[in-house]
Amino acid sequence: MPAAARRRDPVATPTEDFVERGFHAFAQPLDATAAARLLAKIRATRRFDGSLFLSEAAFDADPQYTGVNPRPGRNLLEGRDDDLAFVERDPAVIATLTELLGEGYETLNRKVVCGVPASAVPAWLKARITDNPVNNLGAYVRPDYRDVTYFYGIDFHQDLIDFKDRDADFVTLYVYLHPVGAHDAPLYLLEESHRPGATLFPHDLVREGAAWRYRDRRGGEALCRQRMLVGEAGFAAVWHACTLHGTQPDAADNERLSLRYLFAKRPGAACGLDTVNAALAGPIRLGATRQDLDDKGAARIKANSVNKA
Ligand SMILES: O=C(O)CCC(=O)C(=O)O
Ligand SMILES: [Fe+2]
Repeated sequence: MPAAARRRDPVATPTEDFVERGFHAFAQPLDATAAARLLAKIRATRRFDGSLFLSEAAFDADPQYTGVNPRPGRNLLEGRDDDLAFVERDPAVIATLTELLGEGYETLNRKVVCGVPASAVPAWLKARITDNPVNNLGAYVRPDYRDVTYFYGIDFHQDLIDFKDRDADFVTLYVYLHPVGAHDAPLYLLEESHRPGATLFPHDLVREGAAWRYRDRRGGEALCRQRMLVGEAGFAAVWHACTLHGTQPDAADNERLSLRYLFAKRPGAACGLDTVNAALAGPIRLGATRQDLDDKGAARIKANSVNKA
C-alpha cells in the first residue's frame, strides 16, 4: 500500500475531534446569504446601543438578576424556523449532530447571542461590571429586549454551568452571522479542556505561554492550547458541555450577533457522545456548577481569566 494511503485521514470525524480536542469546527461555513438575511431581520428589531438599557435608577429600584434570558414566549427566534433552516437543515449540521447525539436528537435551546460593544454600555454599568466573571447583561436590559442574550464578556466556562444535576448529554452549536475577527469578541476555546470532565466555575486556570494550565481541583491537570474562533459569516462550531470557552468584552464599535443552540441526545440512544464521555477522566455531572453568585444571583466574585487571553 502506498504511504499516502496508509496515512490517517487528515479530516477527523466529529467524534474523533470531540475525543481529542473537545470541539469540532465545520470545514465549510453554513449558507452565508441566509445568515446575512437573518442578521438583517435581527438588526431591524432594535438598535444595539445604549437604548437597550434601563436607567441606573430604574435598575436599582428593583434589581432582577434571574429570569432575564430568552424563554418560551420571549425569544427572538420563536416562529423563525424558515429563517433558521440554513442551520437546522444543513446536511453537515444534521450529519454531525446525528453522529454525536444519535437519531432523534433534541433541541434544548436556541437563541440569539449579542456581544455588546463597549460603546453601547452606559458608564454607570461599566463601572459596576468590569472584571465580573459573567457579564450577562440581561439584568440591565429593558424587559422587552430580553428576547436575546447580551454579553459583555464571559469568563472561561463549561456550558454545563446552567445545568446542575444534569449529565453532559448535550452539545453547543455556535454560528456567526457575520465575519468575526480578533476585534469582534470572538470566542476563545481551550482545546482538550473537556478531558477532566465537569468542574466548578470559576475554574482554576493559569496562563502558561500560549496555553493555560487547568487544574480540576481533584488532583488532575491539563495544559490547554487556546484557540481563537474567528471566521466568516456562517462559521459554525460545536463543542462539548465540559469544554472551556469564553469571550472578552467587545472592543469593536459594532455588536457581534451569533446563534447559540443546545442539542441533547435522546435518552438511551447510543452515539458518539457516549464514546467521548467514556474517555473523560472525571464526572459528567455536578450537583453545583458555580460559586460566583450570591443568593439573589448577583456576582460576588471579581476575577476573570479570559480578559488576559
Ligand atoms: O457569545 C458569547 O459572548 C459567549 C456565549 C457563550 O459562551 C454562551 O452563551 O454560553
Ligand atoms: Fe458558553
